[in-house]
Amino acid sequence: MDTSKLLCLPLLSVLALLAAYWFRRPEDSLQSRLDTVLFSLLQAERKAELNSHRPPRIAIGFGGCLDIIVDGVALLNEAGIEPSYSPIHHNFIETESQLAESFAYFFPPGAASERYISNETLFRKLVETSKGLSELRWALGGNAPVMANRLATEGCDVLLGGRLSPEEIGVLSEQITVAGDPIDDSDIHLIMEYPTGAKWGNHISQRANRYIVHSDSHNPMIDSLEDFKLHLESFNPDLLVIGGLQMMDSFPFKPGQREARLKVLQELLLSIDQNIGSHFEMASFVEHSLMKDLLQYVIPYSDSLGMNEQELPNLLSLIKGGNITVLSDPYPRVASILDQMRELYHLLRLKEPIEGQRHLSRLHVHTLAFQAMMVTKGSMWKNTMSATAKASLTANRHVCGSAQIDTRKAKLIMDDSFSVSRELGSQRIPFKENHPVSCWEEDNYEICLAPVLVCTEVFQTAGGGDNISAAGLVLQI
Ligand SMILES: *[C@@H]1O[C@H](CO)[C@@H](O)[C@H](O)[C@H]1NC(C)=O
Ligand SMILES: *[C@@H]1O[C@H](CO)[C@@H](O)[C@H](O)[C@H]1NC(C)=O
Ligand SMILES: CC(=O)N[C@H]1CO[C@H](CO)[C@@H](O)[C@@H]1O
Repeated sequence: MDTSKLLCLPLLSVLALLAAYWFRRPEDSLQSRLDTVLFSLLQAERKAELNSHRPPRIAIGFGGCLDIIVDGVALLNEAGIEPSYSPIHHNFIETESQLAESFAYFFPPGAASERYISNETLFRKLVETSKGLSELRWALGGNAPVMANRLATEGCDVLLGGRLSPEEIGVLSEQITVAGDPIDDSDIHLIMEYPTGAKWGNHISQRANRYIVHSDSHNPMIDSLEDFKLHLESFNPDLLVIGGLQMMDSFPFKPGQREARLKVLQELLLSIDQNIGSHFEMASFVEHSLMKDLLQYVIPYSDSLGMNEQELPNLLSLIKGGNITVLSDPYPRVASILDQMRELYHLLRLKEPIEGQRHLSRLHVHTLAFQAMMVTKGSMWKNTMSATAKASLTANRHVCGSAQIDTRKAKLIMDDSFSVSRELGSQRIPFKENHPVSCWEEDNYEICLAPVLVCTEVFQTAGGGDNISAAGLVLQI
């Protein structure tokens, strides 16, 4: 027998093993890294539980609608609306070319956006065209009902302020009481979703997101406000949540009409006992005067604010006396978000609260890559670490459309370590798989930060912020 063959065999198998090790290792270790992160986030989430003696009671307003969810590019093509190469930001939409220009503005960077269509013919055409598409889903929409359903799913008793149709009420959880007269025709929101890398003419989207259009008649008037106020005292909530006010954005109100409605809301906020927490959920606002009104009538009465990476710089810029910033980096770094959060926190706490106003004590910012929470030490908010983990898990669950997280459909896009500030010489915190939520104290507050297992097979992005914010709140009361 040839001895070289004898020598060769083991050598070959060793080489094969080595090759297998060499080629498979990166993928396997990546997968096991994701599994470890998931396991640790789930553990962190389970560390806190809802009060078992009495389910938390949450009152939430306002509005509601039926969402029609379609592929945005398919809809534009079917409606014969050609790609525009002059991206322009319009506060509201009146014509097809404005729609094309506006879509061309938000689609390439993949920034979430929501616009009012003042032209009823155009809106109806879009809705009718949607109904002809092969892939279309209907869902209960509007910040308040989506948050209400999530809170009810988490075990809370909920009072919802909104005028809904029987169909919408039919899909609400039984733990939700609706304050507001029923209506026959729901307001419709057309959700134009698109995945990462979607093509529209020569435009390519940098990340999955959605462009929403509506032509609401009920929601801008917050017409459930009076009923909600009536039910509020006997409902005796632990927490009041205000959202859905972006439906007032760029709506053709009569002079003074919007302020009048917001003053009624302000009175409601003033009348609430200071022991009841109050949270305001931001949204994509573009009308300068509405944002100013919010700064006067709503934000000073909020203990807690929730927002995304676009809404944070927008609010901050406005408070600093600047302009609306319609578009910001959709992939911001941790350090810059934390710096903006600190600045917002300090600016909003500058003035001593007067007459029923509150000092901000909680700030939750959700981004694609991570969740960040800032909570005043000794304030009413509990379990910040678990709440941050829950918000992060909910981001994946929502976007992938499944309560069970599959790490083969997830990726981490946060770096291996992050700097806590852009200031020179700031501390760097390494990202640990078996300890993914980092919490630390600064000044008079605690910050917790959790990476998101970013969903790679997107089912839906719309409603993400609502589910995430609601999930973050539920463990904190
Ligand atoms: C409203 O939209 C329709 C359909 O696109 C269009 O034909 C009409 O010109 C628009 N009206 C105005 C005032 O822009
Ligand atoms: C704000 O926007 C207006 C017009 O929209 C512009 O004239 C002005 O220069 C802007 N100011 C700042 C501080 O960017
Ligand atoms: C992941 C998740 O729970 N998503 C939910 C977000 O809220 C809507 C409306 O309540 C639900 O339909 C989704 O299932």
